[in-house]
Amino acid sequence: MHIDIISVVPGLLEGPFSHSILKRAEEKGIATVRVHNLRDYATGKQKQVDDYAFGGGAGMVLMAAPIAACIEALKQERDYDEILYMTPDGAPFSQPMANALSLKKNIMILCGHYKGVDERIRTQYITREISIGDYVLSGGELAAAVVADALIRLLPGVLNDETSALTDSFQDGLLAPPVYTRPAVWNGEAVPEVLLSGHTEHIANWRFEASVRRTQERRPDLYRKFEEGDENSTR
Ligand code: 6GU
Repeated sequence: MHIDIISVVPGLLEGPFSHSILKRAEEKGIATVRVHNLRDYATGKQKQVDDYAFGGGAGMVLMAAPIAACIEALKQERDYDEILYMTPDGAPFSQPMANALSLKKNIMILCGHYKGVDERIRTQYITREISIGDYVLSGGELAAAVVADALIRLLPGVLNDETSALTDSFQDGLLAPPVYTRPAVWNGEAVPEVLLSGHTEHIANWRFEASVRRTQERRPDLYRKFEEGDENSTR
């Protein structure tokens, strides 16, 4: 998988991809991420990328021309399966969406900033608009990092058995069960007996029941979907 991210604050994306699992994915050649500075595609002495909104009101809008120039330049290099736009008014990001996007080869991600991008970029170039939740971030960069992380960790060879994505929360429509490591008793609190039993089937049953309980308590919305046997469920 190759991911190109377009941003007016590329520095915000320097950190996430040079550590831990994402770094390993890049070193193994499984996923490459490149960040592009929108300002490099601006014309004129000022290298202007934003302007006042027609109709007035506070806040700047990212101009269509530099974004189109950047997208067209990247399109010369490869064919894109998706051009995503990160925006709080996009479709809510979810594990099923991550699963689907992780099957794509080349993905471009445009990060919004200020009041967003000229609507004509959205109508003419964007294949999918994504929000990572009902709160507002100062730009799409951190959201783009969230999406890229969620996709890359699903690619074959990125995670090992110990970090397997198969047992993640949401992957079966339920929250993950509690986990424990040594010591068996800590600060007066013991690990559930069954986890020390070595009985694989009992342990699997306990984990399933704990997942169900946790989901009922914390995410009744998810639990209702699980009960309905939602089409997103793999169970
Ligand atoms: Cl994708 N962008 C911004 N700026 N804020 C957000 C978001 C995206 N998702 C949730 N809040």
